[in-house]
Amino acid sequence: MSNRGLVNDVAIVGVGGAGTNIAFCLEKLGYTTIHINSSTQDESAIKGAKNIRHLKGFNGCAGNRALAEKALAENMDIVDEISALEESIVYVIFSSAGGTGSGVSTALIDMLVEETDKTICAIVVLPDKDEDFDFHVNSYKCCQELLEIENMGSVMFLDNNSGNKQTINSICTTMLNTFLSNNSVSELGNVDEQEKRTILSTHGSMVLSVLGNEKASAEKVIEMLTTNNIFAPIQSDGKCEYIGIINSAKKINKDDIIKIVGIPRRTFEGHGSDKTITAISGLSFPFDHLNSIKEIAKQKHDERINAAKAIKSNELEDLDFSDDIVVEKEEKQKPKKLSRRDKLKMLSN
Ligand SMILES: Nc1nc2c(ncn2[C@@H]2O[C@H](COP(=O)(O)OP(=O)(O)OP(=O)(O)O)[C@@H](O)[C@H]2O)c(=O)[nH]1
Ligand SMILES: [Mg+2]
Repeated sequence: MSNRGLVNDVAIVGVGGAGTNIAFCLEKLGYTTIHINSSTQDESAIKGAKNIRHLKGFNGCAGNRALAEKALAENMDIVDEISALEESIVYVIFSSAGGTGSGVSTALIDMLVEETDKTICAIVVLPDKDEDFDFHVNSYKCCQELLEIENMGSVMFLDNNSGNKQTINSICTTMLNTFLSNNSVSELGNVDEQEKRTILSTHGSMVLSVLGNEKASAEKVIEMLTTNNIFAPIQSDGKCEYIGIINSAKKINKDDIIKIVGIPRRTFEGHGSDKTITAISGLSFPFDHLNSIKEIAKQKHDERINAAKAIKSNELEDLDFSDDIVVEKEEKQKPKKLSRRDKLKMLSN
């Protein structure tokens, strides 16, 4: 393969607004990319994108995952096109919280895993805590489905609580590209393409950190893998399959990383890079964070129900004048007030 590392063997599929925004960043870095959307508005946000595949017959899915899955079912030529791509690794990128990306992607990944020999990886965007009820419900359901796809490769969960969306897109795609394209060579050892493939194709959650040589230290790498990053917090249960460390001049001690992420099956170490790149894969899925999304959904649900109850008690009440009936009767029993004409009549009798 060329000196662009794994770049030529990775294809990108962005789905929905967030997915296609992130995919477009990778398209600009030279990756074969397909953008899937149901909304022409989302499509106009990625001006200049080469391969836009519109889900024909649909214009937006408005947060409806089931509708999005139906849209894919009616546009299966897109699945066939992705299956026929030359690249052996496919990244499907989407937000779990919307409709189109969330509904299409789990079905798409499931089919690609079932029907092809490709390694199917994902980048999944998770909502920020202040977003609406629906976003949290969709996100939880989508992740639930994703976690059931046993034979898929690694998944990077991007946490939108960690900052501005564009910044998250840019950091994620820059780091992934740095990892995939790195081809540093050293007599001390390399992380070769096959080792990178092993890291990527391992089922479970994956996180990355990239640091310039001047900043590289185990402490800084750990900070970037755990607290100061764009990923959902890693599940601290010690489950970890692979660690890849591509060192720059300042060597990172792998034991410092192992203490934090867990004991791997194997650590791949390379040297001679201009950046210190650390990749951890085969981590448990970020269950605590995904459960916190469920809790936010529940809390927002309760708030909505309480608000709805309050509205009911503010409804216009029925008019009830039943206690007036007696009065009316009494009034009826009262002798009819005589008109002046009748009084005069009586006088005349
Ligand atoms: N990180 C990141 N998040 C985004 C971006 N655009 C939207 N989001 C988030 O993604 C979620 C909404 O998903 P979208 O991708 O817009 O939805 P969609 O897949 O187009 O689905 P529908 O529009 O509902 O059919 C929300 O949580 C947004 O905050 C983006 O460019 N980057
Ligand atoms: Mg959209």
